[in-house]
This record gives sequence, C-alpha cells and structure tokens, in this order.
Amino acid sequence: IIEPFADGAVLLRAEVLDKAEGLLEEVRAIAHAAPFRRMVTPGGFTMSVAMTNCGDTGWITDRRGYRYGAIDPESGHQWPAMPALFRAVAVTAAERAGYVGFEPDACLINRYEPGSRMSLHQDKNERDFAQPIVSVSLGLLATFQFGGATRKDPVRKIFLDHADVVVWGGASRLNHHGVLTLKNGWHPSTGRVRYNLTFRKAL
Ligand code: MD3
Ligand code: FE
Repeated sequence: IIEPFADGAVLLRAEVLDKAEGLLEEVRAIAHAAPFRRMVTPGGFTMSVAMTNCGDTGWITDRRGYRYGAIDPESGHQWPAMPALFRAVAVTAAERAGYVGFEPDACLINRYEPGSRMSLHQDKNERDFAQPIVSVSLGLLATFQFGGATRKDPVRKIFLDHADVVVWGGASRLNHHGVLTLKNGWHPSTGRVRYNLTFRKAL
C-alpha cells in the first residue's frame, strides 16, 4: 500500500510484515554486540530513546555534539556490519518510492519504551541532503509528528505501526519531525517496545 503524503515522502504501510521477525532477530544480534544505550545531548540531557547502530558509520551524540563515527564509543570497536536483510529492505523501499541507487552506509536503531519520545528536530548530520532516509517501524504504534521547513510550521500527526516503512526525500528531507510520548501497550513481536530503523547515506 503506497501513500504519497508530502512532497518527496512516501509511506509504505505494512511493507515489511513478512520480514519483521527476521529484522527483529538481526536487531537482537546487533544489540548483543553494541548494546542499546541512552545517549546525552550536547545540552546535557539524557535521551529517553535508547539507540545503537550498524553499518560503516553510526550516529552518536555526547556533550561534544551530534555526529557520525565508525567506532562505538562504548566498546571502542566498529559498529556491527549492516545485515544483508536490512540493506535489501532499505534499498527496495527507496526504489519503490522512486529513489533508485540508494546505498545506505548507516542504520540508526531507536528503541522506544512507554514514556520515550523524540522532540521536534531536523536530520542535518548527513553530508548529502539529496539522499533520502528510509525508516522502518517495528512493534508498538507511535504517533509521528511531521512539520515543515521551520519549527513554527504546522505539524501533522501520522500513526506509524508495525512493519510500516517511510521514505523521506526530496523537499521533505529537511522537514522538522518528532515522535510523541509512546503509550503503554504490548505487541506480540516486540513486547512493550517500539523499534525504528533509520537508514541513511551519511558519508
Ligand atoms: C522526516 N527517528 O532517528 S523516523 C531520527 O521514529 C528520527 O525513531 C524517528 O527522527 C523515529 O532522527 C522518526 C522518521 C524520519 C526520519 C528522518 C526524517 C522522518 C524524517 C528526515 C526528514 C523528515
Ligand atoms: Fe530524525
């Protein structure tokens, strides 16, 4: 089910239903090597969302700033490699949305528990904003906020459910966005958790 819903953004509902268990197995393997951790923002706040990464580079934040880096600062080792299934899902979704030749080198994995949220922000740490971002939701339903080019622009609410994929590119790539506080619930595949995989070409 393909729904275009903003300039350059495409929502693919239930796109990875038949691959969700495989994706979650890979999440578990990645988390074994690079455990989920709640990172600190440059302003000194600990994020409510726990994160880890796989791929050639990973997104990190600490008191020194937001950036991508090849090394997991907790272990001193490289991030786990991006599983072939992750790559295939991201490339296929990008293609279905019209972005042919997407080559993700980073996958940030966000873990939300009831009470976790992500405030309105832009994704600006990647080098080439012409490259789309592919996001895969797994587990509990989230209310996603999609704003505009400035923080003051009106915000639309979109429900992102298990196995939904969104491809963000073109004019939507730098739009403000966030996730409202996750409500309590239970999902048969993830329990009391929502995961979001965001695939980027960061370098
Ligand atoms: C719209 N994550 O990790 S994914 C993030 O559900 C992030 O965990 C959210 O925002 C989550 O940075 C939302 C959807 C998303 C990702 C990137 C975007 C939406 C976007 C970039 C531009 C516009
Ligand atoms: Fe974001």
